[in-house]
Amino acid sequence: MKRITCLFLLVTTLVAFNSRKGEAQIYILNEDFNTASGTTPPLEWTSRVQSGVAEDVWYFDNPGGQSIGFPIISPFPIFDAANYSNNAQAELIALESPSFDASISNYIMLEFDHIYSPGTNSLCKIQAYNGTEWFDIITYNSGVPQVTHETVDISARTGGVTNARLRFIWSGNGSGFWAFDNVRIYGALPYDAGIVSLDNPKTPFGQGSHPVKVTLKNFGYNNLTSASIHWSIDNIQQPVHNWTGSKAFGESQADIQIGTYNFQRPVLLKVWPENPNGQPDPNPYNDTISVNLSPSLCGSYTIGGVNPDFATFTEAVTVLNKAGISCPVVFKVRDGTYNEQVIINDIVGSSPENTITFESESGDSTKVMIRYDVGSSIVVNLKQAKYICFRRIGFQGYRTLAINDYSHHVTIERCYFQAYDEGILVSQGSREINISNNTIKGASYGLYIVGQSYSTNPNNIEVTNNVFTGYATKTWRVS
Ligand SMILES: [Ca+2]
Ligand SMILES: [Ca+2]
Ligand SMILES: [Ca+2]
Repeated sequence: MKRITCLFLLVTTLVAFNSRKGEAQIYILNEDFNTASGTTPPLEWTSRVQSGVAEDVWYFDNPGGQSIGFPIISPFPIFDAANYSNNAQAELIALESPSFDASISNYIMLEFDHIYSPGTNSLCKIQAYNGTEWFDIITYNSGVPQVTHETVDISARTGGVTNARLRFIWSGNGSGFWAFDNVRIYGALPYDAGIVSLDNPKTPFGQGSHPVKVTLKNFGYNNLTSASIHWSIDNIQQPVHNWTGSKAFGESQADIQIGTYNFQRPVLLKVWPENPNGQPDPNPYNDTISVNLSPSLCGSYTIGGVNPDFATFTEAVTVLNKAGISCPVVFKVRDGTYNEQVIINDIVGSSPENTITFESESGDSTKVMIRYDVGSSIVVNLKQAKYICFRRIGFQGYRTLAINDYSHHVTIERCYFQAYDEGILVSQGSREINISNNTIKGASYGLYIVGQSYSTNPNNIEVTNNVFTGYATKTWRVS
């Protein structure tokens, strides 16, 4: 009885914030389908075939392996017509919720996450039962190609009703699918605000001052006319922005500028509202957004050691992949062993002028070791990376460095490789590769260059002055 547990927990928590009985936001139903499996829904949920054949059922284990995405997490309901109902028989099927008691409030909201890939004559809709009849609440005629969070006001049909229900209905014929998850129904509070998104700055953005803009949403049933918007950078509070306006229940306002900030390095930004209409906000769960923000990198940064800019390669590469660069970047790596595996993609801003270099601060490639020993994995994998240089860095693992997916202008110099299989792999159309003055030790293949066709053959690979030692199979392999 998952929903009873949730109800109890939230009532207990929220009553502590609000002594006025009956005014807490209460989750009436909170379903992530974790207790479902195969074609068996959670307790008290019902699959109903209004028209169709034996194949026409909801599944909870994504039998067609459709690509879905966070925060839809297995198990979740899916009707996958393309996978198991391509039988020339039109189908109309529903997944029906348990009866729920919405008498706690006249203001009832439904939230869920979904993705809808339309098929032939397909349509998805939600109906609500008001204790007497079913009514259409919302209909999706066109696709929802990315996982989307929906908030639907179902007050008109379920507000104050003791025995309400919902139905998620698929109709179609043989193609498309609809998947959803995280169904939440709650009674609204009189005063409840929240920040729901950061609208500016959006990555990639350059170092310097940028306006900070957010979206404020009114989750309360009273018209929201004021709120103080608080924010912090690395948990240091910034000047409060006092917002005024007029937003009805469920409405939001985007692009509210709450201040400006001079972004010079990666920071943690948090934003939350307080005092909606001068009242306490008893529901903290929808208040705060928390975003790691980094301006484009530019200049010199340290990795590892005491008080570094980035503690690990993973931290540095995560920011690099996301934020890009706006001038040449050098990562000075402190001595140490880094048990990590990284993938470097096409970095926004990298160019012949704006290169990215990883080099040991000490200049000793055997003292800065990036290693990863799990299975047959690749330690450092370049995928569409460009204008990258590794200088005096040590690599250790099964496959130590792969230059893949049309990476180009990659320089590997004065590095140290100790691989159990391939030292350096160059494949999939990568080009303009310079490999010089490295020590490449003890692998099956020291350098493995792979091409399959005219368009995917690596080219312009210069290999000079390297020392290859201790090969079990071949020093070089070109295929
Ligand atoms: Ca789920
Ligand atoms: Ca069918
Ligand atoms: Ca709130």
